[in-house]
Amino acid sequence: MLCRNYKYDVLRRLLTINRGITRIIKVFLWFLVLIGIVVGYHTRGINDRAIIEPFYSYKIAAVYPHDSSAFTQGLVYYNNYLYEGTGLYGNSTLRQVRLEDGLIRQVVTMPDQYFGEGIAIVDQSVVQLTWKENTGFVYDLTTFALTGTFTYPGEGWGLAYDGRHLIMSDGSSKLTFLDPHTYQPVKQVDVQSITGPVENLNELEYIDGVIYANIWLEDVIALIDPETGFVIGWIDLSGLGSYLEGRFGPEVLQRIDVLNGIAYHPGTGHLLVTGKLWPLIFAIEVGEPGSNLEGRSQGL
Ligand SMILES: [Ca+2]
Repeated sequence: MLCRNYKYDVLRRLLTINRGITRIIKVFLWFLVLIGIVVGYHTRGINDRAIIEPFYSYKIAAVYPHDSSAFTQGLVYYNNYLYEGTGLYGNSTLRQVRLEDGLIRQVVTMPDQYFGEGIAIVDQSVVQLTWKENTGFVYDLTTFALTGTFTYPGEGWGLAYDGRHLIMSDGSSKLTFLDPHTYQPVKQVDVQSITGPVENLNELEYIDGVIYANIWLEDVIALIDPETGFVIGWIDLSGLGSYLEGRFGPEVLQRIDVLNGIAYHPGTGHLLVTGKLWPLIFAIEVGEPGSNLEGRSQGL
């Protein structure tokens, strides 16, 4: 009997130990599940970003000379010529440039108290913003004669035309849509990435229903849905600096300013991009959307 009780006692103890082990295993398994959920959520977040805001690959299709004294603030390609607005007080201009060799065919200089900013072509006029002077200038496209001015509140940075409205950036995350004839604001969108508002929106271009925007102090272009303001993709052009360094030597990076200037060449489908004081204009062929890393800095 004693022996039998002892046997049951041992069995009970073994059972208790077994249950304890089972409990530890269960806790451990729940811990693994929890870790799995956290890792899975994190991974899904990365993948979601890659899907929602992919980085587009690109390759350099051609390079063209660019006036390295041009502090580029606006860039448009129209009827076989490049139109460029430049900044800096006392050195701001609007110019018509031959893309192939950089020849300046026509230029008008702004009064010294104006800092030129973004430009856009509306019908037969070129509209040019100024940085802090709250004044827009309107020129005849052919003669560059000044045909009018208008005022707007806040700073002027980038400008584009979508066929219905002028689209203006002011250095914040907001884009303001203006009536192209009265220059009155019609609506505003706040540009948002999955990581939050996209500040420092700079030079702009409207291409096939998408707004392309330089981000000041960053070597990327944001692709923006004009209706919602949501970023739908990115182009990382940081590789262009490496190209310039390889061609002109490391000192060029000390002399040039930021990437700024997007135009669209309808004949080739290329983006024409440059920067402030850059010695080259790059014709970029935009490729397929990739993951964040796959789409970065390809084609050099
Ligand atoms: Ca532009």
